[in-house]
Amino acid sequence: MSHQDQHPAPNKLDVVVVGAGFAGLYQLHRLRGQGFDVRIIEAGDGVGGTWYWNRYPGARCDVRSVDYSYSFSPELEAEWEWSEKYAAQPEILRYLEHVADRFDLRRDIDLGIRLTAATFDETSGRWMIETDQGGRYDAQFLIMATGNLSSSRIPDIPGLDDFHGARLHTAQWPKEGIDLTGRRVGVIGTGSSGVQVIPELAAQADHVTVFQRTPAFALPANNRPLTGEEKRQAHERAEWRRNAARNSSFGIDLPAPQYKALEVDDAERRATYESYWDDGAATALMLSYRDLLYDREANETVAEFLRDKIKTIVDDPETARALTPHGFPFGAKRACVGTNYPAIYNEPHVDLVDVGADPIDRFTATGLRTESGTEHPLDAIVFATGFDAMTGALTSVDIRGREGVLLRDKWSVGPHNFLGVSTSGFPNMFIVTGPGSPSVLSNVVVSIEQHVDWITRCLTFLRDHRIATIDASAGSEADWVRQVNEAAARTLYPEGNSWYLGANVPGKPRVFMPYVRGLNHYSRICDEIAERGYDGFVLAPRPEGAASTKASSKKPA
Ligand code: N01
Repeated sequence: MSHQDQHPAPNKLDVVVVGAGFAGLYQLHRLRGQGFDVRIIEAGDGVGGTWYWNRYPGARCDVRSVDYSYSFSPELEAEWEWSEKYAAQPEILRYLEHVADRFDLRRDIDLGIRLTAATFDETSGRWMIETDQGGRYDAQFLIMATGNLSSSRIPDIPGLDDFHGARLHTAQWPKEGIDLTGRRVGVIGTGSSGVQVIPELAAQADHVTVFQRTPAFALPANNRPLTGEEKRQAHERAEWRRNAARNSSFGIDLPAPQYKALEVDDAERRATYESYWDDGAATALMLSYRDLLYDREANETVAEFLRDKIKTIVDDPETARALTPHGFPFGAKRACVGTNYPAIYNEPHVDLVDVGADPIDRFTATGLRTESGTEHPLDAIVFATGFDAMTGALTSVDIRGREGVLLRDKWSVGPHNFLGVSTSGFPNMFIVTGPGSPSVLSNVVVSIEQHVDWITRCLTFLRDHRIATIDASAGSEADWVRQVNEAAARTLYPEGNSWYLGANVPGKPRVFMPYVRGLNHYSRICDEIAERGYDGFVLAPRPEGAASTKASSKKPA
């Protein structure tokens, strides 16, 4: 083999996009439409991102399917029909596969390839990108469409390697599935994934032991097939609904709340809460009154409503008490939506172990032991323990910006960014729905479309104005971080030990990462910055005679 074969020339492109989920697929489609030469690299063997990996039984969206889907193509909207109110993982994955085929995206996606390093080269103003398969790419722009909940976490519990049983993580569920019939299954974690998977595991397993550290606020999904009339209306009103979503704070066409919870009487409040409970609509419940996310006393009214529900559902008072969340406001940790939860604890073969009171000590060969010395025999353990959220996918690879600075080092004090789409010192790199943007506090598909449209407009501007590099200025970044922090501090969000804050990862800096002032407000800021010629960014022109992007010589499709 020649030296050249061992180090084949890098694939030279205008743009490399990392990730083929909702964000990456749409980004490829938009940039290709503008004539850019783009490739996606994707670690999975298929497209779908989050919906490719999270195949655990019960995985389902809790935003209505007709809203949790792309709005950019009226034709796509017209031809796709959702079967249920909240779509399950297989249906969402089929949808994304359909999108990849319909827009002929697959020919520009390299599957089964994981990004390992990306280095900005000051001289060329381009990114040098390396992967675990040895392939290299050389691109003017790097777009991280890696998702906020993609870097899954298994906590460091002593003895895990001693455990002889099966080990599963909800976000790494085997593609071929796993039959847990007749087995004793343990589940660690009662966030959104735990709440969804536990009743499904109980339907198969001989015995389920749930290890709960913090009880969650959970609503019933009350999922059901969509009626013919609902499907017809979803199509007929699509344009109106989508516009309303884009102009809303959460990316869903909810009516803006008129009143504060403390302004109305108990009966009215209760009726409001009951209607959202019956609808399985956690976000709508959180937004039902103007003060629920701002005033602890107001929040207690909804928290108490949800606590009372547990007592009416769970037969054993001791179990009901252990399942009741206390000490943080409703909404400060993401509200869960599930089916048959917490009713599943009425089943004799489902046990709850309160590891808040009696912490996990270690795994043994045959199960899990808590600090009191109690042994829990298990044949399989399911980690529903979540993610190194928002930053994990970005800091786990070697991304080096100007002067060789590693992103992971820069962000060791918190994810400093400008608009949640860029970070100073990393020119020509964009993050889709990164920390500092509304992202996870919104219907994320709407946020993704907004970011991808903004990035596409930006890259087109740079090409048309012969700009070689764009970089957030240190001053605009500092100002944005201040605004994001100040806005969060006015809410109750920072009062929960949530992954929004990085509190679930030992050693992670505690910074409230999402932008809380709403998607509508945020989109306006982004648009104004673009209209002012990317105010807050430093733009460097291409030297005379320097090679242009391939795109500049192409006609947009
Ligand atoms: O993860 P989580 P997730 N010992 O971080 C516990 C989206 N999503 O995968 O709260 C014992 O929420 C941890 O306990 P504590 C959604 O945005 C959406 O469930 O840290 N327990 C917690 O109970 C969601 O918010 C859907 O005390 C440990 C759990 O593990 C996000 O993904 C479905 C532990 C982790 O909960 C993440 O949800 C699924 C330890 N050492 C996911 N370490 C929808 O329905 C962690 N835990 C749309």
